[in-house]
Amino acid sequence: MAAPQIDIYTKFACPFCVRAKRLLTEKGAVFNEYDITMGGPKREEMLARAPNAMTVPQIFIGDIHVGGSDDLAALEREGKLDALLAG
Ligand SMILES: N[C@@H](CCC(=O)N[C@@H](CS)C(=O)NCC(=O)O)C(=O)O
Repeated sequence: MAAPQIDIYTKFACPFCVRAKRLLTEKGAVFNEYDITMGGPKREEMLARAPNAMTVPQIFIGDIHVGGSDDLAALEREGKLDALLAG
């Protein structure tokens, strides 16, 4: 199966964003990063996909809204991330 599209919405100088991107990179995942520091249409898009999002990063793997960096790390701890990234 083809790898799912991965989208991550970030802000400048966000340590949680750095941590999430590091984990995805360690996993060999290719992802689209959208920096919403200045707001704009990508911020609106993020809020449309995750209406309750209060923080960045917000991570999407395919159609699944993973949540933030802690949520991504929890998936890895539980051994579920590889399967999700594989699609
Ligand atoms: N538990 C969240 C914490 C994320 C978090 O606190 N992010 C900070 C930036 S590093 C944030 O979004 N603060 C509010 C804001 O910038 O509007 C996660 O793991 O992603």
